[in-house]
Amino acid sequence: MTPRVSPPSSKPPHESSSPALQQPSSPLPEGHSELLAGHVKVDVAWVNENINISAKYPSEVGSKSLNLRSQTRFCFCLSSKERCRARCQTANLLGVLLGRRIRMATDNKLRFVTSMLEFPSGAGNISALNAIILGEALASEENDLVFPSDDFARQAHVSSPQQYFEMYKSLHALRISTFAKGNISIQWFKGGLTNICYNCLDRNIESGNADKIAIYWEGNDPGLQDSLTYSQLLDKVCQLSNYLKDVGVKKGDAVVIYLPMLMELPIAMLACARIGAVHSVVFAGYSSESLAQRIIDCKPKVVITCNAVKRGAKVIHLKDIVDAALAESAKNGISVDVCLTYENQIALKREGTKWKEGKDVWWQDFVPKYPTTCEVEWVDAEDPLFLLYTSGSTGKPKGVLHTTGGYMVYSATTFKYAFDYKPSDVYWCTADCGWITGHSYVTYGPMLNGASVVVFEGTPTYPDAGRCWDIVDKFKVTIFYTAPTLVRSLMRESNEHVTRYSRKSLRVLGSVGEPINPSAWRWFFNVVGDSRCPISDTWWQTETGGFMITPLPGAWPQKPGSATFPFFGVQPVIVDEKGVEIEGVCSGYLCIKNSWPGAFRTLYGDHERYETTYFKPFAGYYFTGDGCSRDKDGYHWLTGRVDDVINVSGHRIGTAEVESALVSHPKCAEAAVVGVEHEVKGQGIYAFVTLVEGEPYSEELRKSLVLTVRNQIGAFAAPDKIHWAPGLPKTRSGKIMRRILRKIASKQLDELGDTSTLAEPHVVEQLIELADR
Ligand code: 6R9
Repeated sequence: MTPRVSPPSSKPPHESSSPALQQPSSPLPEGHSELLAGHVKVDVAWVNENINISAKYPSEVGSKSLNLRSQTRFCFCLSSKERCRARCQTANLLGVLLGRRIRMATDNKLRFVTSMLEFPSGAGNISALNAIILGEALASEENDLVFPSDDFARQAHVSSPQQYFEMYKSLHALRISTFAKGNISIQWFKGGLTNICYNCLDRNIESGNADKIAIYWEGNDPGLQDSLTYSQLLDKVCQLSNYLKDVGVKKGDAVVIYLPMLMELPIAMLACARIGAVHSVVFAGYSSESLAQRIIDCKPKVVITCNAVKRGAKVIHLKDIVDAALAESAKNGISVDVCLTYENQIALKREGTKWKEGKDVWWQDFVPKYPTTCEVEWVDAEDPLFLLYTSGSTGKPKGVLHTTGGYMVYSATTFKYAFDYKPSDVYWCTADCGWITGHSYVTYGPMLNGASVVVFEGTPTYPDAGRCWDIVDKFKVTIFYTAPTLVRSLMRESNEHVTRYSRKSLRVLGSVGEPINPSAWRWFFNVVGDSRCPISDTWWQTETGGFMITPLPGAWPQKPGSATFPFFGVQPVIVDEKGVEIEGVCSGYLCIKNSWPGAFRTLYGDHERYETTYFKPFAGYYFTGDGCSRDKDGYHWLTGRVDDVINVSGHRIGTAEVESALVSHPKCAEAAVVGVEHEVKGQGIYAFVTLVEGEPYSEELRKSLVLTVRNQIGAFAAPDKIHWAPGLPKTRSGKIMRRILRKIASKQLDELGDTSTLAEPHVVEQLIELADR
């Protein structure tokens, strides 16, 4: 399925995006005291358009702006009930809540269930008898409904669907922009001054958490560990900030970070943020070509890396990869002044590292000599915070740009609610900071909330499949957030790897990156979480900055495999091929109506591509690229990408990127890449390749093609299968029929459909014959 590109709209361009700031005319509704300023200690604000920010908070920069720096609190401002125009989609889906009874209104049918507080305790399956009070069951799959226990719900920030609904209804994200056709320009609190590093560190220290552990670090080898308190972390961040300033990095300059999961990675991100520099973290599994491409695009002043890293039993020489990337960038006219290199002694001593005097600098020789205090650079809420490249449907990666204020508020708020975060939690997210999950939910979201975060350098199956639970027990991890691919790979091993550890500290589990299949969900819930920990299956994207559709673990009865309902302020809609919203039970393209604070603001250097990719396919909406269905209870079920992007182990890889790597091989004439179902990785990469005339296909050539992709993109993008294709199925106009290739790849040969319109119909049979070569 490819979304239709809609014809030009006749709608006028959207109105000015500056927030309307007026005095609220009615008091905030009761029952939200927890959300009101003064009770939630993060010093940023997410406001309703009816609330006068400047009246509530003194401003240093003019009456229309908010000086976030001077605040000590986080404020959710809620509109009054009267003002709530109930424009949320979920109102229909969730129905009206009556006391402790929920009246579900779906498809004009009223169905009643008691609120979850009246259900028996325990998070096990609820029997049909209990679920049905009047009319039909809440869900046809009522046996699959999994409720949070009474104890969990009672202590949760949001403890019932009723409370969720009230909060959703009353909280309107500031209508900073509709996505009407025309220039898309999203702004949130422009003119407000803040700094995310200040909010992550200084503010937590000022509020008495100086000695709280910020990072527990676990190395690749068991037994290797370290930690930093908030004040120690601030010291290290300041030293690096001072160093960066000293070598000429200024506000707005880009810094590329190519580091594994050492503590130096979040330190480097925070140090950039402190001085207003824009970080671009490149996952340290990317090849030198991919790194060079990113360096050439954002032209950093400095590249920060380390000499080598151990992954499992292997040593990877990262500095060599950086050297090759810098040489390639120089050829393209982009030269980088400084390559700051952390000596990761465990993997490689400095003597074994190739060195270029002048450009190369050992972190340990310089950074610790700088002062441990560094003035914060106050930046505009709309100043860029970071760039993160992600795959799209062309060969060129997209530089997703996030700005400071909205992203900060959004990552902090979503973290708190979706994981039901409490100050006593120890939180571990297994993602690497090279991906968005590591930005929003290893570094910024947790630290804005003053959390203790586990940072793990190694791989979860080294030395054996019990490593995660060993770490959970060691640090008494309470919130564990990971990807379905890891869950599936651990599920294949004996449960004994899990059960030999206590895991009793765990209270919330999380999943991200791709749809989690119900059987993996159940294993995660029953075996890892001992049927006691709710799972937050968080749907979101690099572009969204934070969770968009996610369970709130104390509020929602869960359905294994469903990401449930939208986060506060998010308006998901499902549209058909023509871009028309579909109500009720349906399947279609997932879009978002109106902006939210964490939305990306542009694609770096290519605003036109931003508008074309995301806002043109369905006029008036942000198009996510995902398919989604909604069931009769309003639960959302993500069904995967509908564009040319493959999701391998939760990593987005454009088919075009892999194709262009393959055709760069001197013996490859043409390539067509499709995704196929993969038991562990979710999707695997299946490549059809046509060789240059006269070249024979051989095992050696197969290996060299795979190696080409590994070298050009990275090991994680290596094709699982190379299918020799003397010819490819094409339409008469020369378009490759991927639909047919997908069927051949997944061996659904009886579903090939009509192949008679192909330019050369016989190639299909030929391909089927060659499938096992
Ligand atoms: C955070 C992240 C985004 C794509 C997204 C979708 C898939 C992520 C998901 C999920 C189903 C979930 N995705 N979380 N699909 N359920 N809980 O992964 O960002 O790397 O940009 O990927 O991942 O297809 O469109 P990113």
